[in-house]
Amino acid sequence: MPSQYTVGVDEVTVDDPFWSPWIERNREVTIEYQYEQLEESGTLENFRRAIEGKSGGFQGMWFQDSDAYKWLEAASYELAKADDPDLRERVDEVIDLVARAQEDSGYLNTYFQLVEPDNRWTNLNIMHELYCAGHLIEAAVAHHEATGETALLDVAVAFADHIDDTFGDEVDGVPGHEGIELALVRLYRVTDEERYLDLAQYFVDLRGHDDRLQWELEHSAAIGGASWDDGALIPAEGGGSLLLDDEGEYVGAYAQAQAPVREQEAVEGHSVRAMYLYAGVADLLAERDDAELRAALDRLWANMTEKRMYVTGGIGSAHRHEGFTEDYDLPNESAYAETCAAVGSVFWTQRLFELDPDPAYADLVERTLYNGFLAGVGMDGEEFFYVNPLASDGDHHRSGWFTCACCPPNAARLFASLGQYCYSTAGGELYVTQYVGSHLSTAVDGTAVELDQESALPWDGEVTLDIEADGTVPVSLRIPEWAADATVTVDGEEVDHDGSGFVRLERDWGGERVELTLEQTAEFVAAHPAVEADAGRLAVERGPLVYCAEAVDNERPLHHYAVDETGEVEASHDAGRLDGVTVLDVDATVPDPDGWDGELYRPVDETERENTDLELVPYYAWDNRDPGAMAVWYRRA
Ligand code: FUB
Ligand code: ZN
Repeated sequence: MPSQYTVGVDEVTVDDPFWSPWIERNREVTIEYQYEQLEESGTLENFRRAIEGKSGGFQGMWFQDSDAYKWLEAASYELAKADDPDLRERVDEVIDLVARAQEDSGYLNTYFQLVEPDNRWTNLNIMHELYCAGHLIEAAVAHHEATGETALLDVAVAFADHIDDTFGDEVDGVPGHEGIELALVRLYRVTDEERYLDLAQYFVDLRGHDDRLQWELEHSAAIGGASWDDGALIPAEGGGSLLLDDEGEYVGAYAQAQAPVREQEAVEGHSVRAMYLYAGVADLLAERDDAELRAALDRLWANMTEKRMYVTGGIGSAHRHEGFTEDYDLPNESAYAETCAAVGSVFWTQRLFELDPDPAYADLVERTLYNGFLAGVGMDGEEFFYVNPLASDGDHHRSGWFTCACCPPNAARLFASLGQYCYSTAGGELYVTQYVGSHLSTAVDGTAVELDQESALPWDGEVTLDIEADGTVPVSLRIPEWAADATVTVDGEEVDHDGSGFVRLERDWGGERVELTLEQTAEFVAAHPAVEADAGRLAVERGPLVYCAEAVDNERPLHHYAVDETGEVEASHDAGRLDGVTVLDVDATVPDPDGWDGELYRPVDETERENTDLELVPYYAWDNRDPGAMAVWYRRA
């Protein structure tokens, strides 16, 4: 039987002073705006042309279909929470186009249908057919769960069956861009069809085997370095692509094919691909035990979090291949930290929690949600960062849409399903993993539970939970890694705990009120000495938030400031700034401007520094006001 612990999106209603405005904007602005973009970018037109049996005229990236699928997924999560006739109509309209574009064989990919009908499945590494199929399946499952309808699920099943018939027989190979693995497990969970699980297993097990690499090399080189021009794919002369290094050698690591997954030691290559793959492996493990694969995921997650992740939870240091580089290589200004990679990290890490409810996983989900992910979305809901640097000289800004529009709809589907990340019923317990105001109505091991949560995070650490259940249910509350101190009471009576991990409360719940006070103090953070970019620097966190300095809040150029870590940090809530944020003022010094007229260099002992404050705002909120420099890591005084 399918096993999963994820709490359904319709079982949680988020009602939170911090998150609800983001979720409402996502629903009212972003999802609407993205629908318009599907039309404007030609994405829907590609489906129409495929329906009409036309040839050529394809618009956008060759994986453009996935934008429609991600939009459908996000919109479906919204429909699961509340019916909305207008949204439903649009969803039905897009589903109708998708369904009619599907060929009788089950095949569906408008790029290949319009542009390269004879080259299907010939370039799995670059051409994203399986990636698009994965997004289609995810959308279909979400739509089915939201509405009970099968219009899109039927399309996904037909395509999955076509893939199942084709792969391992006519074609052998793995997708360059993963995503189908986790989708197939989701499909298995709603259909109970074991063959989808087998297919996911096939893609996971085949990755990284040498004969496949050679196969992929030959096919990838054919269009290596491809560019897009006026609706046509232009192969680069003599090949050369992201999959080839400077010597023209195939770099399997780009697509996590450096070794079979079960033997992999470090997170490598394109970071979104890696996250989707490992999320899929985690899903597979929830259904089929495999000690080797499990150990591999532990190693990979440890490598990522201990050596290859930004303090914001962002991942992927290099633009060149949108991915990981080496241990401790974490440049700030040139960081890639794609918004999609943060989304993928949340997917993977949440799934690891479902396998093994370790609070460290929930801590990372929280860190990534509030920082690496949230910065990717503008406070107007219409502008997005693709790339999330940790320092800027003032020329990095959000955009409305991108030629490669992967990030905006990814953010939309995460916001729309945020409730799923707040609770888990792993192993027959109820875990409160995120402190987000919400109502939960679920069953834990067959026992109905209703829970109301109010939370003052991220600004204050007060959380209240009112719990009712039809019987005895263990409820575990996470003490976040950042909580300097935590008190827990049940109906006013203090509960003993060791101050870390989970506080487990097991009882027959009859409306008891649980109160949590999580002490938030601003903390100075240093990076591992091997991180060259952060040497001699510190960052500031408070509660789940990483802070940054922006030019607009500070008089002097940011490079003048040196922060005094022995000094005071003043926290004050400013309701008028950035929709209401807690601002931090940290003690700092800046150079005395006197005596420099006509001088470029002076003896150090003739220079003075002045005391001042450096004002910090949450990193997620940067670049929402006047453009200017930004920094997360400051020089230590
Ligand atoms: O290739 C599809 C998506 O586009 C990837 O996930 C992103 O990194 C961007 O390259
Ligand atoms: Zn992206």
